[in-house]
Amino acid sequence: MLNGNLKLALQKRGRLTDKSLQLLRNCGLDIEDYSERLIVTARNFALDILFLRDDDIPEYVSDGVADIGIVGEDVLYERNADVEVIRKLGYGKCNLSLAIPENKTLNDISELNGKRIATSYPNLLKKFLEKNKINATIVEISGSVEITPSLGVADAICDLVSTGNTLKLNKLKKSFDVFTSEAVLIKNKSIEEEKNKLLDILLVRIDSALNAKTSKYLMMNAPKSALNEIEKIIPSLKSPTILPLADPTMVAVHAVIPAEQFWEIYKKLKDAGASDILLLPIENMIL
Ligand code: PRT
Ligand code: ZN
Repeated sequence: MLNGNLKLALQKRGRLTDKSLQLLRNCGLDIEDYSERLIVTARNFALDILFLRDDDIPEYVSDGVADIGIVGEDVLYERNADVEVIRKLGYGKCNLSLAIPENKTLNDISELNGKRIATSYPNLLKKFLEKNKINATIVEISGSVEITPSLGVADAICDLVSTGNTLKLNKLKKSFDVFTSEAVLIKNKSIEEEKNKLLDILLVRIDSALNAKTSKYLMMNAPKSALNEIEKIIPSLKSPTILPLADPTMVAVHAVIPAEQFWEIYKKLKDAGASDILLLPIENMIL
């Protein structure tokens, strides 16, 4: 382990595992199928990946066993570890939310006074209750929090929600959001100089992969006369590239656009005279 490689702690098996490995592969890292191994070394970068339970990652990074780690903000702030958050990664998004039985009502947070709330996130919930001056009892549960109201253990729950299906299945409904979370890259606060250099190289690649994920490459043909209007429609990061075509009245227009805006603009482009519209994925993007 003392080989000078940068050490990254990743969730071994869970919701963040596949997307984290995908991000690393999009950074050009050659990582073998980790299957049951505890440590995997990238074949083409001085990086060791330590596969751990997500709950242990903040502490391993603050202790320096790992230099960096990927973990949900919910776990990070619940554990209150002394690490530095260096990137938000845009996946693993969810809300830590209060939920109550479908047949109950909760119009104001103050109605939680005197109630029992079951959660696996007692610290985040405590902070929220204190901030809102609510005096409720926190029932700490390690798993299956959603069944506690039907068992009579709690009046409400505070748990992670993403699609809301688990709440529905358990006849619960969401009331208030306590905390919003996504996966983040964290770093030990006193990382060695040599490893910091490796981290800087990795961060350039991570930023490039993250930028590429949210952008797409848009191509189309257009009459020269429509160019002004088309340029106004394109939400381009930089001004679009205009290329001549064999037909002197036509041009090709290329631009990098925010991926989610394509469906809002394609009709306007067509109406303005664009044709042969293509939208392509971008693998990497260095700005
Ligand atoms: O074994 P290990 O301890 O490593 O894993 P774990 O079981 O503790 O964690 P895991 O893999 O479930 O979640 C890892 C991280 O993913 C969390 O810390 C969050 O940051 C993030 N994440 C995103 C979620 C969800 N979405 C999510 N929906 N974590 C858990 N859930 C659970 C939630 O607890 C509830 O049971 O999914 C259910 C609700 O989902 P919906 O879609 O039905 O609303
Ligand atoms: Zn866990």
